[in-house]
This record gives sequence, C-alpha cells and structure tokens, in this order.
Amino acid sequence: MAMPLRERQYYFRDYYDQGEVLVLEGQQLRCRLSSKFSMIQKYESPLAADNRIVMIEESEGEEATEPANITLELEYDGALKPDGYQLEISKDGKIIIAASNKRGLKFGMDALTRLLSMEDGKCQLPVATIHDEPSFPVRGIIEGFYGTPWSFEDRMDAVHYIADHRMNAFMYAPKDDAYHRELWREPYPEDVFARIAELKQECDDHLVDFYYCISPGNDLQFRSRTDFASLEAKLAAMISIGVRHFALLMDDINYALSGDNLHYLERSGLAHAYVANCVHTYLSSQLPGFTLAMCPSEYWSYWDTEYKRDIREKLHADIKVFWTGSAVFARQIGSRHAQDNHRYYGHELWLWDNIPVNDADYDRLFLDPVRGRYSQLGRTGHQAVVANPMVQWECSKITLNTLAHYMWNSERYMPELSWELSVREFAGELAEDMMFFCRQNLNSQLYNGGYEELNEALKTKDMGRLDVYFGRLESTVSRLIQWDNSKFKEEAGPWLDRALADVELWRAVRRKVTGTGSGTAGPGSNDELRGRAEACQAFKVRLGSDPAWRAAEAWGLAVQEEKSGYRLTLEAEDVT
Ligand code: 14T
Repeated sequence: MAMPLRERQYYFRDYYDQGEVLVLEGQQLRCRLSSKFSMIQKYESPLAADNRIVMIEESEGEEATEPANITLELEYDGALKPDGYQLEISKDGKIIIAASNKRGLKFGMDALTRLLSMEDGKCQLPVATIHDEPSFPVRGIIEGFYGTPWSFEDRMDAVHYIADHRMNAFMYAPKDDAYHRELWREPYPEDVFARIAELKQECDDHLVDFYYCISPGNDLQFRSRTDFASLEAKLAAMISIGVRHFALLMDDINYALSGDNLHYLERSGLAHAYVANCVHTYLSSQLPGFTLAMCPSEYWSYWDTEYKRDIREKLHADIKVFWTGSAVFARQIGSRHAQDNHRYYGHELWLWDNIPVNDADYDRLFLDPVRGRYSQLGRTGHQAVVANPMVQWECSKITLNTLAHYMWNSERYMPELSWELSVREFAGELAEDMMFFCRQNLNSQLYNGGYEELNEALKTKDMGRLDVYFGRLESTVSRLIQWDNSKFKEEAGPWLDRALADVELWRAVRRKVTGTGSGTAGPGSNDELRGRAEACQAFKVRLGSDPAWRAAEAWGLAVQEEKSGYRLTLEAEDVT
C-alpha cells in the first residue's frame, strides 16, 4: 500500500507533490545508475535494501535481459547536513538523490523504498520533491541499563533497527557487563571480544557508528600509571577492531575523592576532567579522527555546581558531555534546563534519555511514546540524543520508534501520531490490540494516571463498564498470545499471562460482591478470591494500570500496602 500523504508529510521534513503519479512497467524499480557521488561505484551497492529496487548494469555491447525503467542519479551536495538528503522523483522517469555523506544516500534510498508501491503489477511512485535533514547529528541507542545485558542477537537486531529508523549510533555500555564496569581493567575474554568485533562489523555494514563506553570510576586511581595502562589497553583493543567512538562514564559511582586521589587531584570534577583529557590525548596519538564523550557524575541536576564548573573549565573542548535532563528520568526537558546546563557544563551536550529504560521498575513494561522534550533542543547546544532502552529489547521498539522520530525531526514531533505509527509498524494487523496493551503499560517514571476508561469505571464502581474493560483485556491478550512474533511473546509473556490472571481476579471479585455463588469454597467464596489473588501475587510483573487489585480495592476487598503491593482485607468468612 502507498504511504498515506499525511504520513509522508509527517515523516519527511519537507515533502511536496502535486498528486501526480509515475507509473512504471514491471514489478521492480530497475535503475540505470549514474553516480557523481563517488568514483568508487561499489559504495552504492549496499544502499538498496529492498529487493523491489535493483541496479542494472548496462555495459556496452550486451543488452541487459530486462531493461531499466528508471534513471537514478546520485550526487554529492556539501550544503546538506550529514545524513540529510534531497530526493527528486520527476515525471520523465528520473530520480535524483543528493547527500553529503553515504548515510544520507542510504536514507534517500530508504525514502524511495517507502514511497514505492505496487498497483496492478506496476511500480508506482509519487512525482515528488523531498528535502530531509536531521535535528541532531548523533541519534541512537545506548545499551546503558542495569540488569541482564542484551544478547548479541538482540544487539545485531538493534543495529538493523537503528539503521532502518534514520538513527546512526549504537553505544555499548551495559552496566552489568563486568568488563565494562566492575572489571574494567581486565581485557575481554576472547570469545566475547570476537562477538564485539562482529557487532562492530555489523555496524559498519549498516552505516551505524559503534561506540565503546567504559566505566572505571568506581575504583580508578587517577594518577596510577598501571591503571591508565589498563585503560589504554582496553581502548587499544577496541581500536584494533576499528572502533573510533568512545565514551568514559562516571555515572552512579561514589565520586567523593579519597586517599591519593584526594591528595593529588583535590576535587572530583578536576579528577574526571583530568582522566578524560588523558584519554583524549591517548586517542589523538592513535587516530586521526575519533569521538570522545564523557558522562559526569553530576549528570541529572539542573543547577550549577563546583563540579560542573571544573568540567566547564578543565575538560578538553572537543569532549562531549552527557546528561539525562533533570532527575535521571526527566518528565520534561524544557528550553530553560537545556540552556542552563549547556552554560554550566560549557561543552557540547549529549542527551542520554532514560526512556524507555525499566531497570528501576523491573516488574513493568513501558510501551508509551516519549513526551516532553524541547522541540528545539538541537539549538541549545545538544548534538546528540541517545535512548537508554529496556532490558527487553523487542518490547523497547515501540518507544524507540517514537524517539527516532523525535531525533530526526524534533520540531515536528507529535507523540500520539508517532505512537500510532510505531504500533502499526510493530504489530501490523494486531495494531489495535497492541495499542490497547500499550495503554495498560505506560512509563511510571513519566506518568502515573493509569488507564482512563478503567479509572472512570472504578470511580463509579460501574460493573458493566468493568466487565467490558476486562473482557477486552482478555480478548486482546488472547490474540497477542497467538501472534507469531515469538520474540515479543518471550519477553512480554509474563505480562500477558499476568493480564489474564487479573481478569480471573476481577471475576472472583465480581462474584464475591454480587453474591453469586455460595459457600466457603467454589465461585464467589473467599477461598476463590484468595486463590485468584495469590495467583496474581505469584507474578513478578504487573500491568501499569493494575486493574484487578484496584477493582478489589474499590469494593473494599483489598488495600494497597506499598508502591505495587496489595493485600486482601478478608478477615473472616462473613466479610461482604
Ligand atoms: F549515566 C547516566 F546518564 C545514567 O542514567 N546512569 C544510570 C543508568 O545506567 C540507568 O540505566 C539509569 C536508569 O536507572 O539511571 C542511572 O542509574 C541510576 C540512577 C538513579 F537515580 C541508578 C540509581 C539511581 F538511584
């Protein structure tokens, strides 16, 4: 199906057409390629990711079996921002893609793929002009959470996901990869290192920048030569497999200096600037071009401090500084905080966005869109936005897709529309069910209002509405359980099962309060209620909307004990 006009206008920064359509014979776009982008023509071959688009070699003398049906010209345009592109599809069957780097060409080709549709066995393209450029030069994912790190399969998939969503960076920083933090001095075991090398290669093949991040802050002796040698060796190993982008992370450590560190370095800001500068010097001696970012220990406050001043004054000007917006999980990152912190840190800022990470809420899934980020963050010193995802990679895709929209065009970002598009891309025909499930699983760090329809029904203790709600929950979840995305089912399985346990608890509550059923056992009894409640409690996970316990609470059958814990209040068998 052709991409609807509304989506084209949202997805591309500038999109113009006059409603004209170019119809081409055949089921494929067969391109006669002429490149002025580069003399090295093989650059262009990996760019066509879709088998509906093929490049035709029309060498002299021999005729190609099937002739080209379009001319594709690739051009270099230095006025375009890195990763940006211009795409022109004209009436006379000529397509021009201009870009200032390879990634821009790739995104131009991806745009062409999105616009291409098949109608009656023929190719259709809108006669259109597109000008598309990103809001931030660096856009991506930082695997930076606590808990079980992603598998290498997940990471490979994440790299493809990044490349397919106009992002360009994968940052490797799993807190519980021992060699990243705890044992930062130790080299990687050979087999793990081989996997990292494969991952880096996959990044190269998909035009994604691989960042290796290291967190030595827990026990680094800042002036120790052996410690710095360990750090160098770790970086050297990465350099040997072609890594050019690095970050030094000083977050979540006890950063008060003691012993020699205190004696020689005086303040932690000076110490952190010092070691980052040493790394910078080392990298300069090894590579003509590289990126170095650092995450300060004070990465989440919105006020100025002595620590920030030391970073501002002493950190090498080329080193980028991460921050998360205020309070680690920033509900809002507005122009004021952004501007202030840009001044306080005095360096290019990189937003480490703690969305949709759930390592502080291991019992929850977060499936809502990013909200509350300043639309012009890119104009207040921010050159990067990277998202810290959930332990569950597949489930992170919904939120990450909305973040990718924000990263590409923050000025136009619309959370609800992005959510809808992302859910549709993720779940296809099951989009409606998925959206309902998403709405039960909103990010508790950003929002804690529950699910609207449920709230209303609970407020008025409207059994009819609650029946409808729980009926919908049951049928939705039953369909999701039968869906053939096995990865989703594996990750979200506990939450899907928990939803069904909630439905059963609701039914027990309902029978209890309406007095259907009788006796001390069986339907409507306290025993039944206890059994269903225990079944819910046995889960380590819960829906954000917490429907069944809240229903029990509404009828005085349960009380909330702590953030997520409920207890039945049945004392004797005669409670009604
Ligand atoms: F470096 C940072 F920008 C950052 O966010 N660091 C960690 C991060 O690894 C973690 O995934 C994230 C979400 O929990 O928050 C930071 O870690 C924290 C933050 C806290 F507020 C750990 C404990 C906290 F109390």
